[in-house]
Amino acid sequence: MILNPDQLNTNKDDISIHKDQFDNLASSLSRQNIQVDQIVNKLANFQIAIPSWALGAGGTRFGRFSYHGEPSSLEQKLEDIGVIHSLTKSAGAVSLHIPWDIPKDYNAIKELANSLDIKFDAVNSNTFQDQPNAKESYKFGSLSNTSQAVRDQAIAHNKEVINIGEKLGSKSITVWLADGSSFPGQSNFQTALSHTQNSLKDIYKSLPNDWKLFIEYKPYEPYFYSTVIQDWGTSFMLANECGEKAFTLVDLGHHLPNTNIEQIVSTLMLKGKLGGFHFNDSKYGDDDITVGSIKPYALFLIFNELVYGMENNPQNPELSWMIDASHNLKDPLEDLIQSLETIQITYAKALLVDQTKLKQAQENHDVSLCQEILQNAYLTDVRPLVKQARLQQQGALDPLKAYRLLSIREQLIKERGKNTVATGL
Ligand code: PSV
Ligand code: MN
Ligand code: MN
Repeated sequence: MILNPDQLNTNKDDISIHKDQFDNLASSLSRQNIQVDQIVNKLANFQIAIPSWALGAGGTRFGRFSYHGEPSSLEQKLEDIGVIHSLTKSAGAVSLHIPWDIPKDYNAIKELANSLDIKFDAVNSNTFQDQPNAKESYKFGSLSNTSQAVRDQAIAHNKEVINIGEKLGSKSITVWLADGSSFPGQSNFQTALSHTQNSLKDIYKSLPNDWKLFIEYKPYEPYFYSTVIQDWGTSFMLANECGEKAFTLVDLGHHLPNTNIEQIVSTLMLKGKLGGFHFNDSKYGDDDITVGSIKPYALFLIFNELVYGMENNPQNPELSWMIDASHNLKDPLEDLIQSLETIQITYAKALLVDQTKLKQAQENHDVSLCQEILQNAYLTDVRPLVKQARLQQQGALDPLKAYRLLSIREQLIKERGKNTVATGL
């Protein structure tokens, strides 16, 4: 299903109330010397990739409850992203997982993506599952495996993913490794890390000049005792040893409870080594639930550092943004719309932080004022700014409401049937 702009006249009912709310907020912000137009433009330009694996129902290890009308081909996945993008105007990219989403006809896929205004962001390799007919097994690791043959197979796969990405116009590859151990003594930490470093260096050699390599870290899961790339420091070290095109990728769900993620972001940007960012939220583990549904203030503090870094750290490249989510209960498209909305809202709040005033207060050691400046920005209802950014681009004022009014899921079920299953996590 491909939405055409005429179908978006759901804005009519809400436009006059939006105009009042936007004018009120804009005049109050202008009185505080905030450049409202600049903020609205930044929001309009902020694009977040949707992963090809997040468009169907995920599941837990206890079960998977299918969501009807799921996309069963890469074309249908792109169409789903096209729907979200035409409503939100902030999902103009897709991140593919290989081999789940290998295009059959590259030109046709590129044309479809182009017609939907979707770019190809980072491609993701998969060395955490054994593919049918694979010679070697990843049961005991991939890039870190003690067996040279397994490592070679995993390296070759990553190189193949780069080739596929090149044909599509991607400019980066994300490596997330499941490698680790479940029991003390099972693995020699130093050997596993050295193998991983050498394997990554080998992959890096095949990286085109204008590409980036993103290295994710995660302290646990699927192994229970250790993971080879357990934290940002390990990823940072590996990226440094690979070279200047290698970067750390921060996924919000990949930290132990109470980790100060905003400080990690800040350190990496200072060193010019933050390359990618995966949004999600969690209460207990790598839950991959709706962005901002559990810890919205923590997300704001992280965004505050991202905004500071984007304004003050020219040594850090432009980031690749992606929602790394999974859906067990909600309609995946509704959930992604909610996540996009929260990301835009939180970005807008961070853009309101008066950095000059904050710096002064920090220098005066005025702790209360520092906190007040952050709270003032956080507590401002910025939704009219986000809506204005969408309106400027002919998006929906209220994407979720429009999605429901247009009966999109019902139409998808009519088109695709009830029992389709999307590939993914
Ligand atoms: C597994 O934890 C994971 O969620 C990582 O965050 C990756 O980015 C994603 O799967 C896809 O490989
Ligand atoms: Mn991730
Ligand atoms: Mn994850």
